Amino acid sequence: MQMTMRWFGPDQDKIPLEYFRQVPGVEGVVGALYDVPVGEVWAEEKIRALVEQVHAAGLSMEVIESVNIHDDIKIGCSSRDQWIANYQQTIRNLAKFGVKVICYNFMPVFDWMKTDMQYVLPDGSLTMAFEKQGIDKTLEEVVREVLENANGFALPGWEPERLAQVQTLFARYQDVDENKLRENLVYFLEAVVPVCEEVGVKMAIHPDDPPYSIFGLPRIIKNRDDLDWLCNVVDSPANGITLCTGSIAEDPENDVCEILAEFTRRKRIHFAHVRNIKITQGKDFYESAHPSQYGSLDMFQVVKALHDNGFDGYIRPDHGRFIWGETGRPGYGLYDRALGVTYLLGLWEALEKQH
Ligand SMILES: [Mn+2]
Repeated sequence: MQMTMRWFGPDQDKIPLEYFRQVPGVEGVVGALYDVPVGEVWAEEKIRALVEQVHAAGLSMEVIESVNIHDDIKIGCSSRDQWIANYQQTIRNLAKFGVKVICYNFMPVFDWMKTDMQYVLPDGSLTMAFEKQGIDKTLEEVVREVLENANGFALPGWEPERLAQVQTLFARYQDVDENKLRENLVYFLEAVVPVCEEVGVKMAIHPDDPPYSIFGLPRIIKNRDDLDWLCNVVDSPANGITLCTGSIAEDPENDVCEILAEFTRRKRIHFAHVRNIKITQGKDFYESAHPSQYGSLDMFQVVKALHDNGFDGYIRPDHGRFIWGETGRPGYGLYDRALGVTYLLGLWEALEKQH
């Protein structure tokens, strides 16, 4: 198991690499190139520059989050083969610099969705929340609110230039239902997984967030059966999962610990995002502090499901709240995520020593 934290790079993240190094137990950062347009090849020189910077700070960068998938691939346009060829080249380039796992998702239009970016908890900390009534607003209203509340940072999947095209994108997905989206994912995986096998990289799909349809868009990685389908349809260890406990738990029907246990046993969880959420009513929730008593997930059981089934991938705390006056990119402050690291490592150590 290797503990990591997500870092948005020298230009987009105000947290210096040294600070991550100072969090006890953090061995690496999860990085990405944010200045390469989606679909273009990640050039070796750019990857080298990023990796060298991370290594100079005494950290590893073996996980990328994310290499995003061009919409033409998800929609299944005839142009997809060129974008897939670019993706294959990016995999090869990343492998040369020690990257072992690529996190990605196959969600149409939005990478993720929250309705409140500055939800105030009783202790005065700020977090993100999702309320069904927020989704009942028009698409335009939601988009405008996200843009106004992002504190000047571009959020993953919510880049302003992308949001401007959101209506056009919706129209392009009009004929893409769940079956079509599944076919397009299989087409993509059949092309990239052999390249991964050749160069020693593992693909790790992030579940849909939230794990059900929003705005009528298809969602195909929502629950245990979807993950089972994914693993079987291209049956290779290089075709794996980023198990995000928060995303999976957003559907109260999902048994997060069962899912963690099964797919860890099957050796398909290459990367784990471990966070807690508090379900307030129905499927409404907010992102709570990591410890069990603040959320709906029993984090001891979550970590135990990984530990007891032989998890040996990469792990990171997920979104944190803003505490102690910190501001920045919602979900990605330093302090609360650092507390998350320490808590998760404490649970892990206790499990190790019990055996
Ligand atoms: Mn996640």
